[in-house]
Amino acid sequence: MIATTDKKVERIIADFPILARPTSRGKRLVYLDSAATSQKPRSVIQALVDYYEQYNANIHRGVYEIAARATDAFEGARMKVARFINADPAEVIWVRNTTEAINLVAYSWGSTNIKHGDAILLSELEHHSDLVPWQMLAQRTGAELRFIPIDANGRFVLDDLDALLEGCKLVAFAHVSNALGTIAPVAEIVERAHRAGAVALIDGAQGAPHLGVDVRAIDADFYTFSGHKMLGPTGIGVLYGKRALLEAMPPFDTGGDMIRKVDYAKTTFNDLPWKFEAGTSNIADAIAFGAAIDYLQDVGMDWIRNHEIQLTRYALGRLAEFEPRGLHIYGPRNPEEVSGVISFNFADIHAHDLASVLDGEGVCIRGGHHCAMPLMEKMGWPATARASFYLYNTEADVDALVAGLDKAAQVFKL
Ligand code: 7TS
Repeated sequence: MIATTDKKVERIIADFPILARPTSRGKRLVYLDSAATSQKPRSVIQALVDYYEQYNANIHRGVYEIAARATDAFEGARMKVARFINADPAEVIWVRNTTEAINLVAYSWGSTNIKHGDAILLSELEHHSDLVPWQMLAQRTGAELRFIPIDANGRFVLDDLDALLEGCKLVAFAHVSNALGTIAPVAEIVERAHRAGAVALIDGAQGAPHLGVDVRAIDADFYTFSGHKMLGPTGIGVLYGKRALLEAMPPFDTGGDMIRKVDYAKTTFNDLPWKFEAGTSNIADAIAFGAAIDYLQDVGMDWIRNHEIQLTRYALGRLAEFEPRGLHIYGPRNPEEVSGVISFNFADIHAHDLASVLDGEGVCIRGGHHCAMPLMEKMGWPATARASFYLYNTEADVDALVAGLDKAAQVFKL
């Protein structure tokens, strides 16, 4: 990497207090699990503190100064998200996370649009959050679930897509796979889905943090993501939906804040986006998510993408050194085709054991099924070890991972 880039990464690392704290064994914290949740920069943490210390009040109701300030900050964060994904703020619904966003669509849109005999098309690599809600909807309605195949290298196979789309009302798939890093051919799937008359939901939990997204450019009908995977707090996420679709959908939760007028017999619902935001919202975390968006935009999504490609290329090269000793890398091997995730197994060491040895070295990776059990089963992998990168990772982190693998090879006598 060139020197100016190194300086930029150094400045980024300095913004993340947790990265300066050694582990209890006195090791440098090498955080390679951002696909599970990202670390948070000081500005995001400070946004939480500022809200609670300076203007904690409920929103959309108080006329006093701090209530107005809280409302402005909350709605301002929505505007930041809307600009980030190129949507209208009315199309940005605050939810807890990607999981809740998908459930909202499966219940609200699904209950009015899916009936017996309709098909719902997913892919074989979906996270359980983009599978179980559709299974439940299929059970409730008698709809049929179909799957876009994934090949042995983790790529989408679109040869039979048109046949799969016949009679299909909805296609839902991950922008980026959390298990393999595969970047889906979004534009092609959405285009063909629309031609077949289906609505497209894109699970952007791993896409929005790394690639950014322009929901209009990809013509997504729904796009879902979680704040905590993109420098924001836990407990806040977004459902983007096209206005016409959201307007036609019944509310998911009901109660306060989502109403216009209530009498004992009936209720008129609020306008978008509030129609879907019943009860007191997660005010602090939404505001801090806005700070996370500011941070990502200051760094630049293009810079982040380029940084991750370079790191992935470096990591794939270093991991390849272990292939003669039984290391297997899963998913596409081209850094341009994946986003910040490398899944692998090392000889017959279980991924959990590998993660434990690496933990002793201060290296955080995830071992397991990555909430994609059907994919693991199809591929015949009991589990994989997964290293995932973000803007604060460096080649030194990859070197620490490699040193940890050497250590594991000693411990397990490979
Ligand atoms: N979809 C994808 C593609 C994901 O990676 C995840 C979380 C979700 C949906 C659910 O997101 P949530 O914020 O609602 O939980 N993925 C992971 C992971 O890979 N390790 O921990 C969580």
